Amino acid sequence: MNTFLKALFNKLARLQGLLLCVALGAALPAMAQPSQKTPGDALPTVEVYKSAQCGCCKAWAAHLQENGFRVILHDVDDIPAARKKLGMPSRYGSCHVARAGKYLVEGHVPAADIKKLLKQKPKAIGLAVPGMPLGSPGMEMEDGRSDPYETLLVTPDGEAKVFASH
Ligand SMILES: [Cu+2]
Repeated sequence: MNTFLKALFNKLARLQGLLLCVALGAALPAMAQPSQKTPGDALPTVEVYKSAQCGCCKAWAAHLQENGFRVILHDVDDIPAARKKLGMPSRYGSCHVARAGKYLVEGHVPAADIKKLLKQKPKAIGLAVPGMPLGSPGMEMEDGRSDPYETLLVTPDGEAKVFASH
């Protein structure tokens, strides 16, 4: 091999190495992302207790999944009993009750509110959207109808204050 070809060959080899580095550099941050997350950033799995026939409960669970939560669905026959067992006061009742980490979530609570709760970590039983307000996540109407509603923060004494207005 003459010196010119040798130099060209070396140049190509370096270039190839460089390209590989660039490719790895691009791939690595994406691959490393999960481990870069601190445990505090990880969303808890949400366990949803609902009746087998409840369609809006499933739609709410899908809304959570779309927003990054892992969801486990439990079909139960007696929602009031499940609510009582978990510790959510019955007066905030809706169609389903869920556990998200150390908090309870009753009804069609927006995923963003749950994330806010998990970030703020207040001393509380959890969040509740009593009833089933039209237009809340999982209660979307075909005609786009939406009623105003509030997400309540249920405090340890069983009282509640407004956590978010929608
Ligand atoms: Cu519902």
